[in-house]
Amino acid sequence: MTPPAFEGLVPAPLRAAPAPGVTWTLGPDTRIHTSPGSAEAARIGRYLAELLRPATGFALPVEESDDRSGIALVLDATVGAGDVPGDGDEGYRMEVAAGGVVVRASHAAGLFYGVQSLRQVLPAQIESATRVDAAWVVAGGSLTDKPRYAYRGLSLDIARHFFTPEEVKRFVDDLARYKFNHLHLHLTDDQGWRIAIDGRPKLTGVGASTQVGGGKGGFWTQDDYRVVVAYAADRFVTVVPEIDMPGHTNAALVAYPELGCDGKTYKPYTGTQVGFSSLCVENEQVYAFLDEVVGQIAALTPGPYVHIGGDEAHTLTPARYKAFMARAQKIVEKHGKQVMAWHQLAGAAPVDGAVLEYWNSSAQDASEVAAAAKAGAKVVMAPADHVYLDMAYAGGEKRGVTWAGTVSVKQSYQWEPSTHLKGVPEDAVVGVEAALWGETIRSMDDAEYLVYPRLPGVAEAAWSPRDARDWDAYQPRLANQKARWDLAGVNYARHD
Ligand code: TNX
Repeated sequence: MTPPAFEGLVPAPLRAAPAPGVTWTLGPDTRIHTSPGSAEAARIGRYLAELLRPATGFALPVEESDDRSGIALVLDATVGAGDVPGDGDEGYRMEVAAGGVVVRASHAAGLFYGVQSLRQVLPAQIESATRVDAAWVVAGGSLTDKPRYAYRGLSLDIARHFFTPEEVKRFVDDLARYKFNHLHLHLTDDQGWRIAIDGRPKLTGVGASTQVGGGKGGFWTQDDYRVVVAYAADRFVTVVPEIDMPGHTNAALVAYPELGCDGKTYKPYTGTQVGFSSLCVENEQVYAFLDEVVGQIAALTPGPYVHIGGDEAHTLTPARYKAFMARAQKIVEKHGKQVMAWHQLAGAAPVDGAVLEYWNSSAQDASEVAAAAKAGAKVVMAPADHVYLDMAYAGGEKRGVTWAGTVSVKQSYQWEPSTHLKGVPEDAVVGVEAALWGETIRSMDDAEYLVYPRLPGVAEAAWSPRDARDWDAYQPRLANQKARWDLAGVNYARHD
């Protein structure tokens, strides 16, 4: 059997140079060598060994050593100084020769991405959780790789239907596989508040007691959140927490009705409408509340961003929305974080350094976003008609929603982040994010069905050089991934 080639990688690498006729075989005596003195390289070595042991049954000892036989993970400050300028923190090189595999990177993240590539150039059976009797042959050659965009994300909604920390960790593993580096967690919405806030017990009492369709809901303790943040950080994934405001706040209002305007009471909501709730803009208690919430979330989050939503505040006039967002942004800055928000913030004076997440379809709101980007805002592209993975597929079962139309596998692949929104300067686009909204997602099975096979295409939009992205060339590479999902027990849609 021919071993999988470097050119088959997903996401496509910057450059691959096969060495015809050369192969290396992973065997029972293979050792993993990591740069002496680097705890990070050693940790990545152990991670690699744990990936490779179940299917191979080999011992794969990991040791700090300059030995270059077997598998070597080498921290090398000169990688990036050579013919690939600006490798940044995430680039790597990989050489496969008859004597072994050497991955070199200037930073640990690059070694980690090299490990993900090595995983994909091993035969698909490497994904098996139980021992397989296979020839673990790797094709020879060299690879020079680095990401196109600094921000490569997936947004998960644990508010509409609750998902446990263990389930979310499984998504983190998926992100790592495809070289994503951000996990955006939509923690609060009308149907549920999912994160504990000290001093505000009702948020996770009545505020977390239900979900879409009326199930029992749930919430994460702050320790749960810390565990997911640490698990993600070990895989070079930064968590971006979202507390949606001023709209999408019915659950908070059920818990603390004094955050509303008019002494109203609120009922738990289990439907799927959007845009009907809002914190009260003129109510000082709201800002004291947000100071507590954002302060605690910021303290729990090592990453630079706190996402404050800002979408679909349909009950507010533009002036009230702007007044609210001005104060909300200041609270984020006070707690030492950078503002991230849905692109509606574009029309409401984003602060310096704000990152706008563009989510609409058909380039709606492009001119506002373009004006904000020209004034210095950065943009993460998440156009609903391409990368909202809760949209139903074009063919097959009707799981998911269709407000932005259906999204075929091809449509999720074939779009260009740098030119998608007219008038947004190319260098304002800092990345790409897929989103899985939770209204119709009742189980991991539903979630994986909608995520796969569309997620790897989003990974290519985020990682691969523009000229490497070609639908016809992508299809066989994507097909190769399916054998891996079958072995790893991942559910995926069998149609377009
Ligand atoms: C729009 S995207 C929303 C969400 C929904 C989603 C469903 C965005 C910022 N708002 O509240 O869950 O559509 O696809």
